[in-house]
Amino acid sequence: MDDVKSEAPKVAAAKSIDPAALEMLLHADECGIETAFHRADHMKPCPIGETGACCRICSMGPCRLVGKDAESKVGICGADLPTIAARHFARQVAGGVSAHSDHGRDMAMTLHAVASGEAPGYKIKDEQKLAAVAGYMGIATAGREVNEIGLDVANKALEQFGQPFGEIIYTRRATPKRQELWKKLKLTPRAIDREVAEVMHRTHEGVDLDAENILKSALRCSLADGWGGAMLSTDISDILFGTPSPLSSEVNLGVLKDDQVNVIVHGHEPTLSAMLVEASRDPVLIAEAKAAGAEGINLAGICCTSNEILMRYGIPAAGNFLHQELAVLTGAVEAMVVDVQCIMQALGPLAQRFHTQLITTSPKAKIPGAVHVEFDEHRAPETAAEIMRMAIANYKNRGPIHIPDYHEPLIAGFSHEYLNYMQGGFHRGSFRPLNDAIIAGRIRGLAGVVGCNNVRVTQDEGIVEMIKNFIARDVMVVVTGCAATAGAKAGYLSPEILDAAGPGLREVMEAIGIPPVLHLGSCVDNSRILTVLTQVATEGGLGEDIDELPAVGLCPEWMCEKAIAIGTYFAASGAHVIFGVSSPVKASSVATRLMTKGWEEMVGGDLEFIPDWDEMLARSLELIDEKRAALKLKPYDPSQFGDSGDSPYFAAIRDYLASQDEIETVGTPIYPLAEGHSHDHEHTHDGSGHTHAEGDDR
Ligand code: BF8
Ligand code: SF4
Repeated sequence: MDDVKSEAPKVAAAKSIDPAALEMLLHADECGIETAFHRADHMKPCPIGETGACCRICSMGPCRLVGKDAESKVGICGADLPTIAARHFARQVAGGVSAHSDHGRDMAMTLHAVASGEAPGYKIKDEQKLAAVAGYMGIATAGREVNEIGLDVANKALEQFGQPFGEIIYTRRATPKRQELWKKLKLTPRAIDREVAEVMHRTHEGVDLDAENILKSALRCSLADGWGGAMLSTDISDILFGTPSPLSSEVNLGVLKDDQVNVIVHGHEPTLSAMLVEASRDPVLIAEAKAAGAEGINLAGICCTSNEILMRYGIPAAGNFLHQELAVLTGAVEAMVVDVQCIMQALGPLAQRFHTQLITTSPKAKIPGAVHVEFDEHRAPETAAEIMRMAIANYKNRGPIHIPDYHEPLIAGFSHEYLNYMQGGFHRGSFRPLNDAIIAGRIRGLAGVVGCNNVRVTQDEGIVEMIKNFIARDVMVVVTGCAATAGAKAGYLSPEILDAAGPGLREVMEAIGIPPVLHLGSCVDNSRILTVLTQVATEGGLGEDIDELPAVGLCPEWMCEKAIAIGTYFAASGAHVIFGVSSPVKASSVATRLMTKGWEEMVGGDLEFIPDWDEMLARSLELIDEKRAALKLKPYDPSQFGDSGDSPYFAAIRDYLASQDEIETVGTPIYPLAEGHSHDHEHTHDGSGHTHAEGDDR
């Protein structure tokens, strides 16, 4: 493809466990094109910055506290290592909170425009959710018009960002015990923007110079995300686009179509992407695509925008964070439409080497090399159609394409509301069956596996290892963000994965009728996990608060500040949280201790960094079992379960079929009668040993 081909770096298999990624990395080599995977090989992380030992807050520095005696050194101003590490960490939290919360603010602005009748193309889709949110906010609903309530909800949501007095209203959704603890510790966030601004102020040169106090402000700031901006974002997205309920779709680069106009949405917000879903189904635009020589329009997603439209419309996911460049490399993407967050600048020059039109849409985010089509909710359908037409017009410019033939089936679309409904129906919904199963030991505990890809570790490996091992050991798993996509690509969100679950977990999942790995949505939807945990805690029998639950949160492949904010708000809410990759406060044993033992004593949750997958799993199970013991629950014993439910029945049929290989089955079983997928290539669920057939090169 160009003259640097001979120097193209060769990519080792250790880059990813996803065969589609590996195939595309080989293709990149052949084309002489570098990706983040390649760049990571010749850009090692700076060991000083990586561990939190570098301060560049003022121009007397940057000060680097390194060497064996680093912990006794100070910067020019006298700042010591705990202060420097804590300050940097707190700023990461503030960065993450601002990203999620600004997204939440935009959702509230959209709701405001919709309820005011100024956003044609949108409407309040989920009136029941609107009523529930109005209830949380103390807004009257009886006898009122939907848009009138919607406007009040939008205004109340917007107040949460800058209210001069009071506290963030959603903190009242936490358990009474947690609310009291936050009040006692002065951790209840007051206003979202205020908490972010205050952390930035405190960590300015020469303000808060006590590591413990700095980290405490990080906890409060993070709560303004989890119980503020992110939770508002989830709720308002549900109001506008519908609360998710289970649906099936597909995942991985093989969802791209060789004979259709492929449009990828990438980023985080559902506002424009929901309109692009409509546009992709518009008969006029489909006819235009056909007139351009394509068979139709194929919309797919990357990162959390993908999760937003997967959860509500079943739009397939082309991949997670590290798939963004690989998607362009297929040569089959007519337009990649991006909004905000997790978008690599590398897409600009990369898209220019293909026919792919990179389209930025947010006034907050432009990229050199991209075309900017600014999205405005007041004229959303027109913007979506304009973008679609750009993609259609670009179809004729396609060169050679290479789509790896990997696409897994998945079930997504779980929400707190749906889980409630599944456990007792519309009128008697509760979490009782789940709590009872945990108490009985059928379910050992709960794990949230969330977060990013990070090129510093093998793509998807840590995430899939955790999911695989948890469900095999009867730990029920919820997933969000890029971790959900990773699990799905490896087959763990397929309808057939029940066989990979331990005996007790399988029985319960069969009885309730849900899979053992539940996709709860995008990264702002980690707030759904807070809601689930709070309901489990208040349902009875498992203590009174999140810190008593046999539950753990993991972010094996964390990459950005948003992940740090999420980990911190889970810790502040009482959860034990384990991150992989490396610790941003590793250089300071004091800061590390404050965030582990210190936070555990203060709020019952903590944040640990464990880069080794085996250790991460062992520690997670240890934490779950410790909580079971503290609640005086039966110790976990998998040998007691597995004789009820449908599995023994299907196992017997499977054995019978194996002995009668000529027999024909009629109809589609709800659960698989044979191992593996009814898919077009072989597959195993071992997390690393994919036995996919060679992808076709087309
Ligand atoms: O918000 S998991 S890489 S896409 S930050 Fe980004 Fe991380 Fe993916 Fe979604 Ni979340
Ligand atoms: Fe150095 Fe202090 Fe300035 Fe940081 S704030 S760069 S430690 S002098």
